Amino acid sequence: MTTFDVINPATEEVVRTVELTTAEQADAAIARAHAALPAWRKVAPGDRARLLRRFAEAVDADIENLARLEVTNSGHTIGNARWEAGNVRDVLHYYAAAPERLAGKQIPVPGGLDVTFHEPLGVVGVIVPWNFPMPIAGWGFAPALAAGNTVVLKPAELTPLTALRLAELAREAGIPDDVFQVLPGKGSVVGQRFVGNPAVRKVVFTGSTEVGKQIMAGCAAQVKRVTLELGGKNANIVFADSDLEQAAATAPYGVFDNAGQDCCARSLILVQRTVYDRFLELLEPAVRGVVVGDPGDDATEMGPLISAGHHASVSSYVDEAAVVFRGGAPEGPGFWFPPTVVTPPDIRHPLATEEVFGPVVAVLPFESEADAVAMANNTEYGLSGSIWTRDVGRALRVSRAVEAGNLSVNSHSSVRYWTPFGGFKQSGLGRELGPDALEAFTETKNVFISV
Ligand code: TAP
Repeated sequence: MTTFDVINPATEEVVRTVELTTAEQADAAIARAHAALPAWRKVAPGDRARLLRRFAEAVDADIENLARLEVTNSGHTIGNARWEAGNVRDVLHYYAAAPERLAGKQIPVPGGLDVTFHEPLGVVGVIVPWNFPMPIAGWGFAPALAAGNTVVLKPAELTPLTALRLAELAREAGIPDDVFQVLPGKGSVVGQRFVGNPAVRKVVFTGSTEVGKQIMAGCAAQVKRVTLELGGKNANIVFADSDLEQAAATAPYGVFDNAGQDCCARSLILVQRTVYDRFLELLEPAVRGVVVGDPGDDATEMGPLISAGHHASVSSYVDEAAVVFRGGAPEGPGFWFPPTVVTPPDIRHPLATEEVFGPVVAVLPFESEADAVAMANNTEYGLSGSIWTRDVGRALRVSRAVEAGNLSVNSHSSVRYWTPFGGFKQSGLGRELGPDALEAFTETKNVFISV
């Protein structure tokens, strides 16, 4: 039996030892999920909806426990972790409305009656990264189950605890065991079985662009459906006509939330040259004021990085000469990294184009609206971004010109479960959340009846 020690990133202590799923066990779980499909499909739409609502209620009753587990396993602040558990509940409630509303169409054709059906795909494999273990799991399993699929879910090796708890809550709510299974294990073992085993009809993958490309290539061999949510290098564009105080006060929360380990982190701040110096003056106290420390404390705003390896990766990006100012962070133990502001020499520098995935933000000046758009688009990613301006026309022009899937004006909000979420370019393929996700978990079938 192979096991994995789950580490608390704030203390470096072992929290729990988890048994890792082998390739054979993964294939057996996939076979059970496949065998469970006919019975799950036969559950009447209203009953499937009620099961999902019961699952949502079980999550709701367990929010504090789930949140504390995430604090210990992932180092998320308790405030964020409560929001994350609440998001799973909300997403389950949202998709619980779907089974009774997945209506097809009746299309006028000559010679008969033509109708469409939204059929489930079959077994769906969901592969989750370590940075948001709960919400990203829910965005996969909730619409997949609602649409009549069965689900096998692999949490990241580093962060399996909340996913394992969610599987218990699903069981308590009455979701049959084989309909939703959580398989902790390695991506190269369990994740690869999701890609390679033909009984899995779709893979939903969130993680790095590098691994996403391998998954897409692997799925291509079987024309397996795939949704990819990958990395991001997201610009926060601040125009001179914006509410500069508000833009500077909120900028740290647009990037340092979850210690910057967020694919939507606004880790490139572009500021119009005429207000650039003033913006940095306002940004400095905001960055120094970020409360970094014990993630279990309600007052804490930023916790540690996930692991020693990731700490080394973030550190490798930061050229000390480019640091203009930074906030504080505890000494070890724990994988602490202070909120850090850098000014790279130009927009081609890796700090301006690559996803650091830590609490490091690059700030650069721009001259005109066209410059700002060109700089924001100077990356292979296209996930998210913010635009700060009081000019509605400019807000719309820039929103349309920036090549990214999720933009916000005078805000850093990227995720609302009612609306589609996903990336342009190498940030991904397909959309999660909102009504769009349901389509991604069904096949459209057309039936013609000659009359
Ligand atoms: P990855 O290394 O890509 O891992 C993501 C998941 O894929 C993990 O569960 C991992 O398992 C598994 N995996 C690794 N290699 C695999 C393979 N060959 N076949 C199948 N599965 C495999 O990313 P990460 O380091 O966990 O997460 C950070 C990255 O995710 C960042 O780039 C970030 O931007 C991106 N991300 C994107 C989004 C969205 S929504 N676009 C959201 C969150 C994160 P192990 O546990 O064994 O590594």
